[in-house]
Amino acid sequence: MTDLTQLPAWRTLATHRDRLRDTQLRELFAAEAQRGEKYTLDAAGWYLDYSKQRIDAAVVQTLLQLADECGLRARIDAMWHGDKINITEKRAVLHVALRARKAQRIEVDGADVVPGVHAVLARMAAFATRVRAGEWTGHTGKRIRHVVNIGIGGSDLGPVMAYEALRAYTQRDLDFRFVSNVDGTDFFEATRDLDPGETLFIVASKTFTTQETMANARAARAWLLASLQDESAIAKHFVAVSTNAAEVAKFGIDTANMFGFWDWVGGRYSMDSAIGLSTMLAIGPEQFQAMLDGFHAMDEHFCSTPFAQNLPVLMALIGIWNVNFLGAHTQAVLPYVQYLKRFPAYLQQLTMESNGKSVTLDGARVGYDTSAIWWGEPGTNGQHSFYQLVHQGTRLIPCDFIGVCDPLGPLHDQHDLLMANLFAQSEALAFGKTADQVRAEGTPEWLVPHRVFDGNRPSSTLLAPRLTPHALGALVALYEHLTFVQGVVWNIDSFDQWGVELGKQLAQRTYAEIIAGSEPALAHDSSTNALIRRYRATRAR
Ligand code: G6Q
Repeated sequence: MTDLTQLPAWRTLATHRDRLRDTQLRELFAAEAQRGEKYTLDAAGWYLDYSKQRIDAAVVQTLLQLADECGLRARIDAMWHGDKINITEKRAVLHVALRARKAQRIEVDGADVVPGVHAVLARMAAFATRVRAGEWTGHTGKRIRHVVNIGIGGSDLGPVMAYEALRAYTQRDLDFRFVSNVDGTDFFEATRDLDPGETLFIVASKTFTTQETMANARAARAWLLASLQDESAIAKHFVAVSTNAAEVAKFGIDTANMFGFWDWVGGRYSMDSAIGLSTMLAIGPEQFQAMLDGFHAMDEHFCSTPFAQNLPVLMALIGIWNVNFLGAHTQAVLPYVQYLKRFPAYLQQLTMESNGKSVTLDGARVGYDTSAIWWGEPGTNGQHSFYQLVHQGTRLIPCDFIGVCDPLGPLHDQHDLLMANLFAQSEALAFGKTADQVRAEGTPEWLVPHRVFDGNRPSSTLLAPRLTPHALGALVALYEHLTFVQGVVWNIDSFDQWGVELGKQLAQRTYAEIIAGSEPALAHDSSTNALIRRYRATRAR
């Protein structure tokens, strides 16, 4: 592809940036009376208001032109056709097949993958139904009361997020815990009050070789056997989610209790595959299907809607505008939905592991910024912590506000209060408060500069009627596709993650040095050598 910065649309966007440099959102709203209705979209149950972004019709038009010049349509088609668009790992990228309808046909290397997806879903549903009904019992005949998911990265963040998001739909007499960190206290705290006879472990690992997950899985096996004293108990208390049957069997889990997926499902795109087994156990097969329907609705929208009305495409392009033309370094995600408290953490992996890259598909160094730093916390909590910087700091921080109209809990008045805060925040960020307004409130002159809000800080707001499994699925698919679109424009591989490899390799070597019986000869830099020596000398064994 031609260098992105040489594309006509890119150059035109730079002129728009210069044209709008001194234009405030206040002025944009004054110039377009219907702005709050015009810059909105509805898709798959979500309403987007992007009117408080620093854009006008010409900017949007040019961003859409940029998508065309980057060949977005062809890249979307390539994804759906099962082309190996993860070029560095030579893999197809088909998370959309995980929520395809039975009648759809999606091929990888000439073979339709959809029947396999539905076969695994059916096995998951049969298993989940037995556990939820108390028919799948533990080794001593007790009903399963606790489910512990052991996994990390993509095999943890999605399941945790979905469990927290959909708690209102869970079977409350089943308790769910998630263990990810190799820090043994994670496993210890998650299991210290559990009865092994009532506990089911899901070992979730695509490769079944991940250091952290295997260490925790071994700890779980030892913990269980210390109590139940019988190897045959493993079959009743361990199931695996993996693509690696050989390693699963080697670990001692019956492959009859293994739920598979495929190499065309990336870890961070896998929460709706068998990796979501904990989600299905929590909310049941029907609600899991409703979540898949939400994913599918957003997939259909993304795949078939013209870019000008396409929610993931527009949000992605606005993100490009903010990063590459307005100079934003970060993107805040602020759910005004407590159930979505883990959504920002989930999104961090999705967006930053995908688009935290600095070479193009051809291996050339990029000459522009790629992924923003994504972060966030639920509102209103964040308002009492970091919002100060968002309102009055020196940096431009675009925000995505996420809210729902109907609460799931009983305290409806508080929901109105919550949503009033969301709307107030986006208004305050966009329009601020001028020095004259501050003076008119009787503020002494010396205090005026401190109380001025510049405004002109961009945000989008996403609203759904309520947080249902369908709404969650659509929301996740929205950000999956947004991430893909940004990767296409930046011309990078959004589906590999080579950047996590070096640390893993070094840790293996360092671990051997740390546990060595006699003082090892260290050949790191002087800092790392000294840290290892200090640790060895101080560690009480
Ligand atoms: C995600 C990454 C990564 C992966 C974990 C766990 O896209 O590939 O986060 O999910 O490293 O890997 P396993 O599932 O193989 O244990």
